[in-house]
Amino acid sequence: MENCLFCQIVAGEIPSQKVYEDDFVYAFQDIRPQAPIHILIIPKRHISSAQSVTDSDTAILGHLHAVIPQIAANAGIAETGYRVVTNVGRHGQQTVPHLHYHVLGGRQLGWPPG
Ligand code: D5M
Repeated sequence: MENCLFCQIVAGEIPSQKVYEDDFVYAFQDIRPQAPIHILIIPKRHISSAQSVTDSDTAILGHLHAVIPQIAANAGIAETGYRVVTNVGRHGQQTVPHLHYHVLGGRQLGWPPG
């Protein structure tokens, strides 16, 4: 999608620190890490947010979930654990309108989030 930051990252038009890529999914280092490990995992196809997900997205999002263990293992956080979270809309503090899953780890995380 034109003018979408994460679509531009997928297209290679904006640089990123890639940690994983396949035909459907792209993962890269968050530019403002909130934990020692902070990776963003996104579907390559533009989906605005979790609120925009439809049945036509189930295969790609199922696949996205299936690659998280490999990404976490490569990042060294599979054993200690981590958090997967997606922010939605204004109250969720979503700032980039392309569905993305934060993978946070490498330290003890607090709960509940603010
Ligand atoms: O999360 C959006 C996240 O995207 C936030 O943690 C910063 C990150 N971000 C923004 N621009 C970039 C670039 N160019 N590279 C890597 N990471 C980036 P949200 O849940 O929407 O608040």
